Amino acid sequence: MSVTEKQLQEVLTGFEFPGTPVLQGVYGNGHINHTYLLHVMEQNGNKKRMILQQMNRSVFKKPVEVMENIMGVTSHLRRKIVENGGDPERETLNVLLAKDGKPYYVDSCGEYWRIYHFIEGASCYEQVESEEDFYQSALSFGNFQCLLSDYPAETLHETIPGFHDTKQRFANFKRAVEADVMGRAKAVEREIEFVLAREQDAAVLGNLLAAGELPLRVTHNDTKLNNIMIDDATRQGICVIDLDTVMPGLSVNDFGDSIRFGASTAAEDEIDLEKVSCSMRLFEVYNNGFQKGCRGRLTGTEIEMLPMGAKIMTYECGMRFLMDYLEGDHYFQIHRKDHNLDRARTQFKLVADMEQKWDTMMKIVKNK
Ligand code: ADP
Ligand code: GN1
Ligand code: MG
Repeated sequence: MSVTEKQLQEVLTGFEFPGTPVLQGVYGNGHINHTYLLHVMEQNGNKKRMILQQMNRSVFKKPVEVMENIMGVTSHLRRKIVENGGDPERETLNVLLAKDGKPYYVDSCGEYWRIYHFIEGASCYEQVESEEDFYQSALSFGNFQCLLSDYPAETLHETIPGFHDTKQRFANFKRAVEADVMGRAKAVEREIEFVLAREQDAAVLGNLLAAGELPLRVTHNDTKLNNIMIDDATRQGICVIDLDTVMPGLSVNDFGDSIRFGASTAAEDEIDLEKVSCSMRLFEVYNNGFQKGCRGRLTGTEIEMLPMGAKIMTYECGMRFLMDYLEGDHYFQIHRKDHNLDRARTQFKLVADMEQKWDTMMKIVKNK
């Protein structure tokens, strides 16, 4: 997905800017889309920042549907935020329309581009710096689910089919191991074994959903810490971003993905596995914030399954990283050799650690 300067300049001609756009370069640490920072110079001399993104078309096969979801969800959120006396310019994503009125621009190579207004005075974090920030992110993700609880779920497109269907992902993983297109399987037998040994876990949440014991809700599905902006002044979670995967899903998965990333004592791609563990203190902090943010809407089974959500999201993510490694690193952006393998290893270390700490996690979620 390499992009030329000429292509970028063409893209800028596609949007209606309130001034002259000047490209600043690549931005952020997302693994999926290509993100750039723009400065827009207004006539009065003010500078406005914007986020330009090339949507990843091999991940999102139907970018128009992704943007339909985003426009629907953000206008719903905007209405609720206004009703609650909040600031809709900062508390939800705002899309800059293209000259033809569409929320995206298709360039002459067929690539899809979108622009968001920059959320100023707030930051994204790659790792938890204070317990309070993590608590605030939990409140925000819980609240996000609450705000969308009356969203007409049937109008949402499934932007990635089976995104958190862990059982299906397990079947895909096994096929990737058998095909071994890069000849990498031999060197990672231990990691492959780790995944295969937990086949039964892969089906647990899907079975509960099928049995009607877990409700389907409108969820975010990618709740890692760097998908939330924390206000620099108030330190409150101000805006949930990265709405590409908002779809019907399980609230325990939203909880779990946040734990996977934020309650780890090390970075997602840490090489020294000694440093990687699941902090029970951070698990507790996040649990308190999330349950509060959900305002009593979680059912007894959902609460009981929160630790399972944490384990399964971590296991699934590790399996996805390892599968991408086996298939030649075409899904997640990598920045060094064996990057996906390093990421997979941290996830498996976390899963093993959670299995050790299972009783503690169960006690924490039930005590709240
Ligand atoms: P990806 O799907 O690749 O993770 P994101 O939509 O999460 O892409 O964007 C990548 C990063 O860009 C975010 O982690 C955040 O740092 C930054 N970002 C995205 N949207 C905004 C915004 N509206 N305002 C400020 N920063 C943003
Ligand atoms: C991707 O887009 P980003 O970087 O926020 C991925 C998530 C993974 C995560 C692992 C659409 O999230 O599912 O959990 O990487 N997003 C997609 O860090 O696949
Ligand atoms: Mg992101």
